[in-house]
Amino acid sequence: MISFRAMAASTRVNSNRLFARAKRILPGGVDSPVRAFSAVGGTPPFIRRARGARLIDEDGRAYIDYVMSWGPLIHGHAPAGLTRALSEAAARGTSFGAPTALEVELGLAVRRVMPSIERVRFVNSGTEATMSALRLARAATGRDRLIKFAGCYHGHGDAFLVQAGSGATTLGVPTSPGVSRAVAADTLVARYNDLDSVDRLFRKHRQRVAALIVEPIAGNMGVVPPAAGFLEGLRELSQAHGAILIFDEVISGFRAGPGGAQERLGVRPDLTCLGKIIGGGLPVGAYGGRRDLMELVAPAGPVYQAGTLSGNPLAMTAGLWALSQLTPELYRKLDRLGGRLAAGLAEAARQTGTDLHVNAHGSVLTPFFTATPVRNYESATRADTTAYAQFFRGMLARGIYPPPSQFEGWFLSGAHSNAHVDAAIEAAHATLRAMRRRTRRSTGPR
Ligand code: KE4
Repeated sequence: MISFRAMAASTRVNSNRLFARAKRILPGGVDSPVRAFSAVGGTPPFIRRARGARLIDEDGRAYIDYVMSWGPLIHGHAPAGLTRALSEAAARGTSFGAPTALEVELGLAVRRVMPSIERVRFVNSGTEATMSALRLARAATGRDRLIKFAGCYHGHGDAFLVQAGSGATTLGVPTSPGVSRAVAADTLVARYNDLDSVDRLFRKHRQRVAALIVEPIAGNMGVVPPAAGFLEGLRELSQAHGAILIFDEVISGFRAGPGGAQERLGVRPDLTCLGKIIGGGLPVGAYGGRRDLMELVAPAGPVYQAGTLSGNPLAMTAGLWALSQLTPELYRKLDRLGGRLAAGLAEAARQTGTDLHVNAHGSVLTPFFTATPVRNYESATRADTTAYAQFFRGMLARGIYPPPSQFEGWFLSGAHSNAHVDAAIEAAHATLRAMRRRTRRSTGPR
């Protein structure tokens, strides 16, 4: 009987050819490491087009998408209203390098749902947002040190590539070569959901900590929600030690609710970093927060930060459209679908005797191949990544496209339906059963 892996390889001729061609110009054949499938094996499907919840690859194979471009596509792929707005905007010009009304309107839209953001600056990625927020916090406090959490990922800025999650963990380089010792020395690492680890760092480094940055709902070690009181504790400790509290809401912003984690969980940061959904699928990042801090940013103040395509009119158009569609009905649907998928994956594991721990928060979740609860980076990295890779390949062969890494979130959108979720659950049952059979064959009769 042909294996799924062999079958998949045989029917992915164009992607195989394109991947070989891509490697002759792009490092690893991709423009972002996790896309290369190095953690799960096989050739990544090269995507030709997408609509709603579905991707179509260059070999004509269709997949139900649970990556959704790593979170931005909360309304699904190519919604008609968005593509219409973008084509009209493009006809008016793609970039001016000058102020536009669009960026003003998007800034005001952000403040309406996240009132902690009294002033905002648009940039082109989450990485730019966190790099700029850290520079601002250091300028405002005159201090150098940063506290982050093991397993959290804040983009590829040097200061953050210390015990970082997401692709850095996936590829086994949580602390990247090329980050200078001097920069790494200013980055202090605490344990997520462990306030004592934060208190110890503040006491040891006293008045030298400029900022504490946290994913209020962690997504880059896989999904790990904050324990009760954790975020409130970070707010108190930052206040007590004169440090700037930065919420990295690149994933949770507009995902956890219209006002992100800070609204849903009721903790007000000093600065917030945004990305993904705020660009509706186009490259947009943003940082913002307290007026007294943001007025330090050039040209209002001395903290320099700039960008050729910041506030790009097409990206602003996409962001305005995406935020205009964030209705209460959408979040009720997303929460329901997320709960359905999480429960379905857990049931499939129970019925097949698979060690699986599903962490979920609304419409983003991670099935961890481990029997123990996942509350932080240590417990997340105890998950069986070989089992996840086998699971991933079986799901992909059955037309489901999960993230190609154990340490990422599965994302739902308004374009997903019960039928899409039930198809993923059915594929999970079949995949876990096949994995079980293979395990029994390889270990033989007891
Ligand atoms: P970007 O520079 O990739 O736009 O954003 C960096 C970033 C910052 N903060 C958080 C919480 C993030 O999750 C990210 C980027 N997320 C990853 C996936 N977890 C992007 C996918 C990739 O690296 O290809």
